[in-house]
Amino acid sequence: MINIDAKNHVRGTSIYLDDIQEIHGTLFAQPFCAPVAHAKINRINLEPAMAMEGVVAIFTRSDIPGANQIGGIVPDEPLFAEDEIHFWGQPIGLVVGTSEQICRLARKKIEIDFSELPVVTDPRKAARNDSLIVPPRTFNTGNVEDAWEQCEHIFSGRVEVNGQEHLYIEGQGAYAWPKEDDSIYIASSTQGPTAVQRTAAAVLGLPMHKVEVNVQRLGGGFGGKEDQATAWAVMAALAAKKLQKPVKISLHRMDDMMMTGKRHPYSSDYRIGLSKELKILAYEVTHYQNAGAAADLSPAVLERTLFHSTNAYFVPNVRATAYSCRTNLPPNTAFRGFGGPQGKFIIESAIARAASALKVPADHIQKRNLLSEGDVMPYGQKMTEALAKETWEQCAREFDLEKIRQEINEFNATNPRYKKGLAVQPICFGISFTNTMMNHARALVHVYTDGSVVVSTGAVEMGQGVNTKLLQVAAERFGISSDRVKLESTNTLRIANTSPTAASAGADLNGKALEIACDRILSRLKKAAAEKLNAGEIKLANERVVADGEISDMDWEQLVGLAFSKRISLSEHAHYATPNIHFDKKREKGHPFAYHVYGTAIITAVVDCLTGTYEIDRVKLVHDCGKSMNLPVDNGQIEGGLVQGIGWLTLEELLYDEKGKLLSNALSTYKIPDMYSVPGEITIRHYETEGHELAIKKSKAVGEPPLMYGLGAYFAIRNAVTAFNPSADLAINAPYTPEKVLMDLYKKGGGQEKEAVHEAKQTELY
Ligand code: MTE
Ligand code: LUZ
Ligand code: MOS
Repeated sequence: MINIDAKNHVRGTSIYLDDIQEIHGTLFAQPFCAPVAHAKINRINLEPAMAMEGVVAIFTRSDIPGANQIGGIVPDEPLFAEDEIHFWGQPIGLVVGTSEQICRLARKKIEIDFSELPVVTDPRKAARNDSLIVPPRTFNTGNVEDAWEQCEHIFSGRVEVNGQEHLYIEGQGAYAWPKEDDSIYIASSTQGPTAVQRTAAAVLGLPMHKVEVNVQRLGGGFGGKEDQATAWAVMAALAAKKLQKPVKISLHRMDDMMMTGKRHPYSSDYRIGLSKELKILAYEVTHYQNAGAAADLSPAVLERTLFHSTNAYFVPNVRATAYSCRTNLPPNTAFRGFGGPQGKFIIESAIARAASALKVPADHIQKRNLLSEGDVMPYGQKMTEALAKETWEQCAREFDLEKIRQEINEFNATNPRYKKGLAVQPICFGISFTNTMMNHARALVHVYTDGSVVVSTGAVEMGQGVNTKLLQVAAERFGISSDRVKLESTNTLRIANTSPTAASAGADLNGKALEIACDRILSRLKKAAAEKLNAGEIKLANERVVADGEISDMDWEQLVGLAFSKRISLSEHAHYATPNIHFDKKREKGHPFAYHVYGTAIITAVVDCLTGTYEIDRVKLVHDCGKSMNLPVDNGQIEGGLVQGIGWLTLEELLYDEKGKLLSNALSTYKIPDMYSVPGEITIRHYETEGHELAIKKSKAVGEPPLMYGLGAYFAIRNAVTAFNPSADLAINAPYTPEKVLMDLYKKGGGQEKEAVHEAKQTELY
């Protein structure tokens, strides 16, 4: 089944926030924000801005009727700055006017008198100052201390991995209007409608039942709207309530980039110990997470970093510690993979370093340490279905890894200017919110008397295709054509107390709730049919009632009409909570994930050793979708995730200056993958399996895991650099931008730089 949004998307008839028909009298609003990263506010003069024609109101913290607080996990984030500014771009207030342009002009006239305070952007420095968001956490298994003695090789080092801008195509925004009885309606571009509802209610001093949040769809979220769509929605609601007018906020791209948090940069120290046979016996890692100025989702992201610190490997002795460090950057937040990619990148770096020192291909080490069934992870979960080896083997066999290796070696032996590199990237990603409490969902189904069906769930469509999958579930359950089913917007009045659509679990959680709702209606319908047709067993297929194996005269519409005439309910609301999961934070042990997703990618890169530029040549991968319920949708997720991961580790360079100002603040200075930088070839194969019971229709979650194939791009480039400059000790500092690659190509310690330059220049003449 094709993505149900495809037609509207290509015709431009999909409704995003900015496509909502504006109500007459709508006002526009723009936040004004901190022009420094850390300061005490002495005085704010709003008068010159207020005096401008078209400016209707300017709100600051003193205008908030309820609590000036939007922190989700830790209450440490004001909606509007209090006496202190904590990051560059922190909202101080909101200008409301008759047009967006007027608000932009007006906010320039606001005078903020402040005294600057010292700015910290380095997480290690924050940790030294004891400036932590939450106490550090440690996952422990075996005994690393004792294990070092058994190791033949021990390597240690530091890895820097930078953050990533979400760059959803639809920027942050919201549109709110007042309703009767002090109630408020908020149209929001959020992954978490309930978070918006809860926070708006608290800020406005209203009970939650007076706040209706509606989400039609998102033009991308990628985690950037799991928590950080809330502020703008709450601001719009505040202005709408105060002024009793519709108010719309739509952030300019540069404001969005400056004001919102991103993927967390990490700085990590590792120590890895291997046996003579290259078995990883011990791994110790300390992560310094750059959380930014407020908690946001950082503690949860930190937790997932710990869960994924050993990626797809079994390591018997592990100590992984993580610090969430408070700095003067915008609060960093969820981003596809949610701390998992960083955890994995560090161990892959440790393996790469060990491989360089031992002069073996990294995949020799990787392969020897893949997880097997029955292995227990450092967090206590026993792996019942470990497909790390299986996907690796299928990938190596189908794509002939050894042949690729040989081709690359031959290419490198005869090519002085261009060098190729190869990396193999296995992944293993846990599916479920790591916070067990969040793993539940609800669905509401109405069958109308004409046989059409409407479905509401807590899932938010953000381009990942969850609505298409949910529609498939309902149509299949009822045995009817998919044209009969309509997926409704995500609305807090229809579905309450939702978890955000995140953790790749949107389709699983909401789909399972939907199955339950459909099944309940179905069993009532079947009972009515059985009575009418005097039959034992009733089934529904192809819009027809099948009675005791015989296709009857009764079709879906007649069945629905029959049930209605007998006063049988054609509606159902159902709840689903993932079974079997638990986690004990005191012991840091448990069974947090419903299941894991596996896969292996082979990535090759070619580096121009004269310029440092590179291409990701080919990516060939074997992915575990379980039993995919929609291959085109899943393949779209695999390609998109892969390319987003490659972008993070290669081109996308987030830069703040020492005063905490974002320098990479537009698409001209922040380079994301384009038509020219995506891999020349992406080949996707699926690991054939029966799938997993806890996955919707046995089709495993696919949203986040493929991003982590992108890690291999870094190491493929690194291996190409090593082929050119074999004896240099290369630091690991992602992203591996062409500038950094160029420096590494000619890094001293190679003892051959002059020759290399010489050769390269000669080659160019040909
Ligand atoms: N795909 C598209 N096109 N747009 C997105 O914003 N978000 C990703 C992933 N794929 C995203 C996407 C993230 S971060 C998650 S958690 C999942 O989709 C969420 O959806 P799911 O739970 O339905 O997989
Ligand atoms: N969000 C969250 C997530 O709150 N908990 C998680 O475990 C998670 N995992 C991935 C992405 N978002
Ligand atoms: Mo995705 S980071 O769980 O929104």
